[in-house]
Amino acid sequence: MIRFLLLITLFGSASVLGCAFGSVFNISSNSVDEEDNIISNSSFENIDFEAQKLPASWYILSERDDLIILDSSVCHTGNSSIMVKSPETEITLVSAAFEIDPTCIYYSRCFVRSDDRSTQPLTLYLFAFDIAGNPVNTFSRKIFPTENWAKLDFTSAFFKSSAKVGRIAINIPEKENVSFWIDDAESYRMHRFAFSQE
Ligand SMILES: [Ca+2]
Repeated sequence: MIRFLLLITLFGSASVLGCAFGSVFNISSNSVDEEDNIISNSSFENIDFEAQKLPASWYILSERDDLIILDSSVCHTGNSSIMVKSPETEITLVSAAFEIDPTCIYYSRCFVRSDDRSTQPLTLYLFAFDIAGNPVNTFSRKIFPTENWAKLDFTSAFFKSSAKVGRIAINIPEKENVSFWIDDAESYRMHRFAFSQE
């Protein structure tokens, strides 16, 4: 909780556009080319052994990292997913950084499920930063996970012209007695606007 609050504080000055433009730029999963995914290790198939078998190319913000397991028994695709077992504390997974083109629309998604219906939402974020690392845009969408895999997705547009670097993040709520799985956390650079932002 504390570390995530610090993260939110860090991003606190960002303009929150949410996903208000999602209905305007209605990009579906049918629109994306799987090869254009810009998130490293998006399917959690690669393990960073030096980081105690945690997923490579991801950062974990939590008071405890022993609640996170690379699970090979429940997967959306591939051979492993992230399992967060009965989180007694809030946990946030943060992707490696990727380049942002502020004149483009981005489509981000992940797939989630739980072993019981959760009354606390799981949240997917896209954060954009300027070249100095200052936060300039935040986009997000929530979902209440159930026992079936569900897609959590949104589109992001109208970045500030100073946006240079992006990261996606997944916040798993504090929810004892419910376990969560996350897989295929992806982002795609889609259409470019036909005008330049100033
Ligand atoms: Ca996977």
